[in-house]
This record gives sequence, C-alpha cells and structure tokens, in this order.
Amino acid sequence: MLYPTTTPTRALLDLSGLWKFMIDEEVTPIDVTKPLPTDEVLAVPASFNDQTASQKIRDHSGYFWYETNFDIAKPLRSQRLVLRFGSATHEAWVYLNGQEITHYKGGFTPFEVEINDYLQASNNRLTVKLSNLLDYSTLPVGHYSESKDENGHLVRKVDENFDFFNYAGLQRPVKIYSTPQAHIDDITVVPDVDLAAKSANVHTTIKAAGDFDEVKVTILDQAGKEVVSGEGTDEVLTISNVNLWQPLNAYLYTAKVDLIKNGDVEDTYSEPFGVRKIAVQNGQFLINGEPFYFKGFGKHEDTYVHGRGFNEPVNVLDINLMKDMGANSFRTSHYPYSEEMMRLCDREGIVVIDETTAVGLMVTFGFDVSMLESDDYEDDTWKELKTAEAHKQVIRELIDRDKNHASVVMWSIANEAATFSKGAHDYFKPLFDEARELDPQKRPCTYTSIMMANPKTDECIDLVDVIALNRYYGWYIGNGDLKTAETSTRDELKEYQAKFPDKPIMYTEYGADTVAGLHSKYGEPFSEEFQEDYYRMSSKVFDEIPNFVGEQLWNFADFQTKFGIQRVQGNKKGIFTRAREPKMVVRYLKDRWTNIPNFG
Ligand code: BDP
Repeated sequence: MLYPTTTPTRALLDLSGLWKFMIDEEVTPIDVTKPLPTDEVLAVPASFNDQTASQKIRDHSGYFWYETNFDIAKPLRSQRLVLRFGSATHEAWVYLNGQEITHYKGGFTPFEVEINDYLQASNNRLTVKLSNLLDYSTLPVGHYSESKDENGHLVRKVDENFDFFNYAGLQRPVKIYSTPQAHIDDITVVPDVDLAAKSANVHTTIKAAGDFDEVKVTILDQAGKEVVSGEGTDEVLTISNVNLWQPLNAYLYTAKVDLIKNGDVEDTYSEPFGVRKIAVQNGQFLINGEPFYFKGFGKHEDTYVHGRGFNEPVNVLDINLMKDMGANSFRTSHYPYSEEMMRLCDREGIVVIDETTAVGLMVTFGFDVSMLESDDYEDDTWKELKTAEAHKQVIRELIDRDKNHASVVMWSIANEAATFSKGAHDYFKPLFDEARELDPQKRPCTYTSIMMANPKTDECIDLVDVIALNRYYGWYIGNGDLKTAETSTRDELKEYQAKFPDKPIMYTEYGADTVAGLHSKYGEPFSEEFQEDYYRMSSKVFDEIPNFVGEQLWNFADFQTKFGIQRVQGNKKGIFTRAREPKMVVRYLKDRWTNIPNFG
C-alpha cells in the first residue's frame, strides 16, 4: 500500500477537521442511513479521550461513532477514488451514505477502500463506528469483562495488560486520493550494496492494475537528477558511486515509477528510498559494514490533548531533541508509529527498531525469577492467549507498510512476552519465520525481553538476531539500591555474553520514575538525582561488555497510563516531561552520547 501523496496524476483530499462524535450507549441501535444523532464535535486526527470535559467519554470502553460530510469536485469523479485511514483504533466499520463499505480490525496500520460506487453528486456522509475493546485475541492484549449498571445496562470494561493509556479513535489522517483507472498499487525497493565497489543494485518490483503498455522506473538522486532508468515490473537498476544512507546523515534517492499507455504517462508515483546495508555478524550490528552503536529511546506516541493522535510538530521536536543529545535511534514501542514519523526518520537519518502491537502477551506477572528456573515451571499464557492470528496480521501489515524505509533496521516482533514460559517457542517460531520470509530487505528480527526471561529461563533466544533486554535493576528490583543493581546488571550481561558470544546485546529499556522538580540530597528514588545516578551506574556497566551494541532508555518522555498505585498521572520514567521539558539527567546523557561515536 503506497503512502498517499499528490503526484502529477493523483489528487489528495484531507478529511482532517471537526467530525461529529458520540459514544454508543448500546441502548438504541444507530441507524446509519440517517445523520448521527449528536451535536458533539471532536477533532480528527486525535484520540477522542482527552478532547472533552467528560470523564464518562474519556474512560469509555466499547463502541463510539464519528461522522463527517464531504464533496468531490466534478473533474475528479471520473478517477478511481480511494478512502484511506492512517489507522482506526482498534476496530472500525465504515459506512458511506448509509452503506457499509469496509470493516477493519487492528488499530495501528492503514487500510483503504475504493468509494466510487457509493458516492453521491454532493454532500457525501461518511460514518465510522469504532471499538476500543481489547481481549485475549487482540493485540495489544487486554483483560475484557462485562457487568451491569444500576439500570441493568451492559457495562464493558477493558483492563489494559500493558502500561499505556488505551487511547483510541481516528488517531491518524483520513484521506481520499485519486488515481487513474490504470494505476500503480505498490512499489518494493530492495537495494543490494557492494560496499567495496561503492555501487548498488536496486531491485524494484511494481504492482500495477488496469490497462497499460509498460512500466518505466527512473532513479533520481537527491537533487532530482536522473541516475539510471529501466523498464518492467521487476527490474534491477545499478547505481554507481552510490551515496549511502547513513545514521544522522541521510541520503534519499527516489524511485519514480511511470505507468505508460500509448506513449502517455497514465499514472506516476515517486517512492523515496535510501541505500544502506544491514548485517549482524560476530556479535556486532553492522550498518554499511561498520559496527553501529544504538543511542536512544523507547518512545510513545503520547501528547497532551492529542493523546495517541498524530502530532507532527511534536514528532519534529522529538527528533530535534534526540539529535541535540547525540542520540541516533528509537524503538516504536509498543505499536507501529504513523507513516509520517517513519518518513521523517528516513529524512533525518534516525535509526528505527520497528515494533508490532504485540504487547501484554503474559497472563501472570511477577518478578520472582527463581520459580522459573525449575524445569517444570508452567504458566497459562500460551494456553489462554488466542493472539496468533492477530500477530501474523500485524507482522504482515507492518512489513508491507514499512518495507522500503531506510530508517527501519530491525523488526521487534513483541515486547515483553512470556518467552520464559512453556509453549512460547511454538508460538514465536512461526512468527519469526513469517517476518523473515515477508521482509524483502531481510532485516534482523528481535523481541524485547522481560526480566523474568534471563539467560537460563528464556526459551526463545535462538530466534533473535539481537538480544534486546528490558531491565529495571535498582528500580523494580532492589528499588534504590544501585550498588546491588550494578552487580546484577553486570552479572547478567556477562552471562548472556558467555552463553551467546555471537549475538549482539543491547538494552531496549531501563529507567526510573522521576518526578520533574523533585530533588534529594540523598539521591532518593523518584528524585532527579536518583535518575542521574541510575543512568551513570548503567552506563558504567555497559562500557565493560564487548558485545554490547546499544542503549535505548525508557522513556523519552513521561506518558499517560491507566491508574495504578505506581503511576502518578502516568509513567514518569521520561527523561523529558510530557511537555518535553528536560529533566536534569538530559545534560549527563547529552555529554555521554555526544562522546560515543555512532560507529566503532
Ligand atoms: C516495561 C514495559 C513498558 C513499561 C515499563 C515500565 O515494556 O511498557 O512502561 O516496563 O514499567 O515492562 O515503566
């Protein structure tokens, strides 16, 4: 699926703006042949939750409705018209002028539908029913329950099995784009770099539909100058003296694809791409043949008012803050981020670990690792969860959407799943096989592992190319005791290193909740001093481990979560506040990271 843009043959309409909105009380059925019975309006794209003053709306679990009206200018109506949602969280039923035109489940990847057959000459009414329900068959995973209120009405409840607020709604842009009847459907670009010869063979595969005679592919350099061109839907084009896409030094080529009929260009689309080589070898993560060191973050799409909604100025600011600190990378914890963010990372040279929505795959939770070390330990995770289908779907859709991005260097198949529990390997093996099969660029794959999964207990390490650890010694384990934490961090990393000498190891989470402005001359937990001491301790150990290839801390910024006794209006492990004000530790990390080269 191509990202929607204007081209000389394509128009684009943006349906952002105010839409009617209502939650569904499930008392009176909604008649989709009539306008929605509400006067409430909300902004799209954004989560619905934080846009009203109503707690009932904010905390609503169940179904809810959006509606807008639009017109299509007459000259466009002879074109093929496609309605495209950047995402709809977590399930959507879409109606145009009272008719259901598509249904989609999976809250963080795009979907689209042709609308010509359902259009009216004017005042088209687009109605969307959404659900934010999660259960043991969905990703993310939620505990779902039902009860009755005092009037006997059904009350649905989702208890998130993960540590971020269950924001929902039309969180990403909704657009209509036009194409000619003969049109390009998809473009796949796979650069194969010969580093010694400084050249690249670029394999382009084009999917097109309709009536056309030929396909022309032209590769343009960053200045828009033609480099090489060829004809056909399956082509290998050679770029000599190639400019590589490098971390923080991006260079983007463009594959311009023309669909030609009777000598005329029927449809044209330009796909940006970077040329770079990723490999994992001898315990190192190589980008363009050199050992890369990840410096950066686990993040969230989470901002005031927008919730999980697309917020481009904040995306731009976040990348600028990262670059200012000498960071070079982040992980899209714990779901695919907006396509706009991925395109921004391509341009800025930010290295991305691209994660699926697989979070919360664990039905029992605790930090008592000792019980796991017995041979007959078993929990019910892989018997109770029915997520395999949803998991396959999100892997397929994520790779399909992000396959061409130079910024994406690795897939994260899951976050903190019960990989220590019997049945985990049978669950994950087919998913890793699927990802490796589907990715045309054959990037490395990993999952981020929870503390209970250690070198002794984790049943799935053979599946990963890079060992990615989420660790909280000194925070969740031995809170405040950084001396013991230092020993535990070192001992475990050494054990991994000894057991898996060929696998690179990195931290994909480590951090401490820190209340901005709270200071302690004793360096107590929650103070800014403790956060800095915690990171200094961790850095010291990292620098001792030869196969250690990167540090992505938790979290870039404070973020909203469900209520809980460990959460004071959300998770405070940000090194920036939710408003992106730096905590004290930013100065230390900036100093450290600007002194660690990206390579070496
Ligand atoms: C890890 C999760 C992350 C949480 C973090 C924390 O991967 O989503 O926010 O811990 O507790 O378990 O801060």
